[in-house]
Amino acid sequence: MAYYQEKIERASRDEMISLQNDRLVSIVKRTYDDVPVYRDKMKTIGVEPGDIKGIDDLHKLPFLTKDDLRDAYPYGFLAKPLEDCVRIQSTSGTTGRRVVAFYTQNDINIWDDCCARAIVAAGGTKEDVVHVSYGYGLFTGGPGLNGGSHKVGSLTLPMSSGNTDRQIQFMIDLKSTILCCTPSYAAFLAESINEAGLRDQISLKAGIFGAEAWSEEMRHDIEAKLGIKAYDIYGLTETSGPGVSFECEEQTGMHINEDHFYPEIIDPDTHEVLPEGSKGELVFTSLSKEAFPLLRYRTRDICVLSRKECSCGRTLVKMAKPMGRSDDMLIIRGVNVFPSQIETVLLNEGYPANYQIVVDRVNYTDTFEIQVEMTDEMFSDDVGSIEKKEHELLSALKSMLGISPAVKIVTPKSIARSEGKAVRVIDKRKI
Ligand code: DLL
Repeated sequence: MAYYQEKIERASRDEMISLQNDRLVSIVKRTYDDVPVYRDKMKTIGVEPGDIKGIDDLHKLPFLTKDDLRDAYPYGFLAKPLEDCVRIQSTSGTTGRRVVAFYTQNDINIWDDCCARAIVAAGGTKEDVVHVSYGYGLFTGGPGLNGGSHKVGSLTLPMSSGNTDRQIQFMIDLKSTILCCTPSYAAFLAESINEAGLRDQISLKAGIFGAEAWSEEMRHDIEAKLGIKAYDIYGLTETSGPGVSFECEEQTGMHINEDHFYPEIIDPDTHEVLPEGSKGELVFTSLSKEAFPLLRYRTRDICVLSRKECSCGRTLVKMAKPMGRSDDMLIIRGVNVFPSQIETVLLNEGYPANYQIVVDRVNYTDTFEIQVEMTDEMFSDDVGSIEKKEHELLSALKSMLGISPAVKIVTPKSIARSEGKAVRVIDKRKI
């Protein structure tokens, strides 16, 4: 059995708690001293760094949300002078909703270590060719797995996403053994490889897939089509990116790198911390980040934690695959989309608030349609001018969301009215 940082990955419970206590005390003090927004937040509820003596006191700290980060854009949560930072990454989504995260060189080292743990858990060694088809750039997928692969000493192929023919050609010519990308892109690649009759020319043995929800059925399908083992990986930009947690060969949930990210499960409505095994919202406290520390950050991902012994020998707590979100954010083709943004565009463009967002997954690719009722005045317009309006609406939506939906303008009163809450989102994806 191979581990990247065995002492930590197999630490006893006492060793881990002691490390977490020390790191928490130190990060709370640093954050209080260096981030005025945090200091104010803590002062408002009468908590001082001295009140936090270890993990058992964590519940005394206030929660942090994506809105807090957005309100403080861009530098409000920066805990180090800019000259000590070496990197910026950002969440997918729109300009209005973007969160920027900062990294010191030490933050990058730790992030890379977290991803290296994931690669080694998937069987990666320095003999491997790691084919990274996550996007590079502001998105954390490419840079994260790239850094992890370097740490393992594998030969790293920084493919980025897109250009499927070239992906497959390189995969064959350079004998890629570990594929890293979103599960939907993995499924698409698998299908393309099989359709082209190239399955026996590829050398893949494993895949590390994450950044979006995917089902066990999808895992089995990808594994069968590519002849690999497919491992899940989880993370979010705010906590550094992929590598917050990763799957081992048991494939029954993801081990959380809890020496760096302390997890809690809370009730999203009452904010009460729930006992192990309960389903609720995942909250993370970063224990070692320098530039962009997060205390009790609400991920909005609904999840369950388990400390059941794992056959791989790791003692790191496990999280189940996220089971949805406690907010209304949709992840469509890897991009974060909020229905409220769509509503803003529709209203700005003069449409009534009668609309429906229909999301589905066809051949492992997300489809995304927005149906909106035309106004009574538009109803008397000719087909040409309705098409023109559809076009204008599409470009306004695209510039707000960063991805293109299909737009369908329907006749007035044709979208079903609800007697309770309006049903704005119909998500038919079976994940
Ligand atoms: O998706 C980071 C990442 C890159 C993770 C590559 C794994 C691999 P964001 O764009 O900030 O960061 O989106 C974070 O994506 O809160 C979850 O809702 C969702 N998510 C990430 N990984 C998984 C997963 C990256 N394995 C948001 N399963 C998170 C389900 C996931 N959802």
